[in-house]
Amino acid sequence: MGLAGRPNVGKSTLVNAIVGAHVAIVSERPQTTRRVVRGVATNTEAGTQLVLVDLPGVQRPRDALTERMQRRVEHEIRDSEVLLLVINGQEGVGPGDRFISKALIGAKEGTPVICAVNKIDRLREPAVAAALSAAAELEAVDEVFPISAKTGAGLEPLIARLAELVPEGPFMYPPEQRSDAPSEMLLGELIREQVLRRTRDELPHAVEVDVGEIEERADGLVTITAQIWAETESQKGILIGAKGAKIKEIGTGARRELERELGKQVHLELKVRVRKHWRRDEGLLDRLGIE
Ligand SMILES: Nc1nc2c(ncn2[C@@H]2O[C@H](COP(=O)(O)OP(=O)(O)OP(=O)(O)O)[C@@H](O)[C@H]2O)c(=O)[nH]1
Ligand SMILES: [Mg+2]
Repeated sequence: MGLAGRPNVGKSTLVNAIVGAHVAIVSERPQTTRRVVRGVATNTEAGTQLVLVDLPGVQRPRDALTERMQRRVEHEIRDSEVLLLVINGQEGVGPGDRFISKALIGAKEGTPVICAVNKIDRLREPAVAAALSAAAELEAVDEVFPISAKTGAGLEPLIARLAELVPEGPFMYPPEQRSDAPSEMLLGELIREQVLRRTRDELPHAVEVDVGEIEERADGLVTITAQIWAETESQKGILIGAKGAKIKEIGTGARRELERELGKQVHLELKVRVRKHWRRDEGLLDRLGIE
C-alpha cells in the first residue's frame, strides 16, 4: 500500500503511527523522505498485515536525486494494491493535490484510493468538514477519513478499512518485523533526522549521511562512525558551528536516538565533509541506496 501526497503533509508520521514504531523519519521541512521505507503493521489476532510504503512527496524533479525520488514514487504507485492519498487538512485541497489525484487515476485501474485528511488536530469542526468534502470531490478518491497522525485521532477506523482492502494472503514479513530497511540505512536516517531538526533554508536538502563502520564490543558498547556531507564549505561551517557547538548538539541528539533504537550504549563518531554535487552524482546515489 503506497502513500502518496505532497511533501510535508504527514505521510511518514502516519506510517510511524500505524506501525507503532519510529521507522520513517519526520521533520518540519518538506522533502524529508528520500529513501522508500516499508513499514509493517501486523495484527496477529485478526490475521492481517499492512505493508505501508512511505514515499517521498510528489515533486517536480530538479536534479538526479529528486529525479530518482520521483521515478520511484511513480513506480511504487503503479505497484500498490491500495493507495493512500494523504492531504494536509490545514491547507485544504490545492493544485498539488489535484495533480497527484490525476496521476493516481492514471495508475489506478481498479485500485482503491483512500484519502486521509491529516492534521485535523489543528482544525475546528467546520474546517474539517470543508476539507473532507473537498477531498471527496477529487476524482481519484473513493473514501475519505479525517485523521491526526500526530495525536492518533481517527486512526482506528482508517486502519480497519485498510485491513479490509488488502488482499488476503500469507504475511510478507514476520509479525515482529517493523520495517524492511537495513539497519545501516535506518541508523543513517536517524542521524539525518537530527540534522534536519537543527538546520534551516537550503541546508536540509544539501545534507546526506553516510554510515561507515558499526562495531559492537564485547561489553555491548556499539561504535558507529558516520560522515555528514554538505555541498559547500560554508554549509560545512554551519554544520560544525561556533567551536563545534552545532555538530556536538547533532551528535548528542543522534546518539540518543540510536541508543533508543538499538537498546544499547552507543559511541558515535561524526565527521562533516564537503562532497560537491553529490545530489547529481548517479554513482554516489547508487551507493547510498537511493534508487
Ligand atoms: N499538527 C500536526 N502536525 C503533523 C501531523 N502529522 C504530521 N505533522 C507534522 O508535519 C510535518 C511533516 O511531517 P512528515 O511526516 O515528515 O511529512 P511527509 O509527508 O512525510 O513529508 P516528506 O517526507 O517531506 O514528503 C512534521 O513537522 C510533523 O510533525 C498531524 O496530524 N498534526
Ligand atoms: Mg516523509
